[in-house]
Amino acid sequence: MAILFKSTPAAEARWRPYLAAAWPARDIRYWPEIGDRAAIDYALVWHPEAGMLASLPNLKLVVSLGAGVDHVLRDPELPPGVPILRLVDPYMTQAMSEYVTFQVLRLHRQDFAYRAQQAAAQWIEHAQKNAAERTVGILGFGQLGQDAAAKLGTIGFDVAGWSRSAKNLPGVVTYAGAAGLDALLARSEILVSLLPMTPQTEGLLDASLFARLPRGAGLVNAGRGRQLVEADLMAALDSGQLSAAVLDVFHEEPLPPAHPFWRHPRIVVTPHVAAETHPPTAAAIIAQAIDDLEAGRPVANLIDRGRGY
Ligand code: NDP
Ligand code: OXD
Repeated sequence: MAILFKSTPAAEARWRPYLAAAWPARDIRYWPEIGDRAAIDYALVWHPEAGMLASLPNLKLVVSLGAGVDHVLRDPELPPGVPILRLVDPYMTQAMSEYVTFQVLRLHRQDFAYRAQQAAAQWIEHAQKNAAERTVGILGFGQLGQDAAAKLGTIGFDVAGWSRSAKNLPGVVTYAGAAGLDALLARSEILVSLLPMTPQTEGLLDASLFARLPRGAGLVNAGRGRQLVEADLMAALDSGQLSAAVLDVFHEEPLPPAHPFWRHPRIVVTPHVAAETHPPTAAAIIAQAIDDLEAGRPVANLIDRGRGY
């Protein structure tokens, strides 16, 4: 019985002590030192090479080392029938809510304008709303979206959420499905995307969506880069339909040095750090899932391959 770990060398260094503590008696193998593939029961992965998982004949569980599973599902040779676990970790959820709150406040408090004015030594006061007068819409109202909404609500923002299936949450305005999207967009002066990457969400953040937001809206994208049509964002910023954007995820990561987003005065770039996986807590969550699987108990947070998340 062995566990395979495959991520970046930097992540591996962070994970090693926590994996050793979680499974002191297990054979843990670090890619590419994979050994006998038939001995591997569990694969803990971030961006596995296509075909790698299919080469493990006795695999019982694939564990995504992140909340998103698009990096696993894109493998055309992904073995059918093997369950896939995604990370749901309160530590990460808190991190994402901190990021969203910080970036929403940045947009709400007109930080882009004041940074530019400081660079030009300009003392100009702009009218400022209170949070209760600012509407925020969250695309993707699952683990991360709902927690971010609750924390924004504590500050006083007027928050609504959008998901695939209808939600009934006390005190929160929610919209669902294609029919609910227009209404969510029409009321969102700040739009936050926390959607998983699926065929349905790819390219969703495009010119037609931006056109349905109030003029001058701000955007925060911490879902996945391929949900954003980059040229449409540039055009919407040029036209004033969007006032500013904060982006944590990109089509190509790391974002290439020559990419125009780096130097755009109304784009803030962060390097996919909104909610980093946290090995001390995540290792315990994964160990619990494996224990549950081995004991025949239901395993929480297995993904639905049909939905793609
Ligand atoms: P969840 O699965 O808990 O929530 C996903 C939400 O998106 C659900 O509300 C779901 O609807 C909704 N959704 C999915 N597809 C659609 C659709 N086609 N139309 C409308 N709503 C849709 O995921 P998490 O909240 O845990 O994570 C969300 C994503 O955040 C991850 O997949 C990942 O891409 C990203 N992420 C980014 C990080 C970063 O550092 N930048 C860190 C962690 C995650 P329903 O509720 O009906 O199922
Ligand atoms: C994740 C991520 O999916 O880091 O966890 O984006």
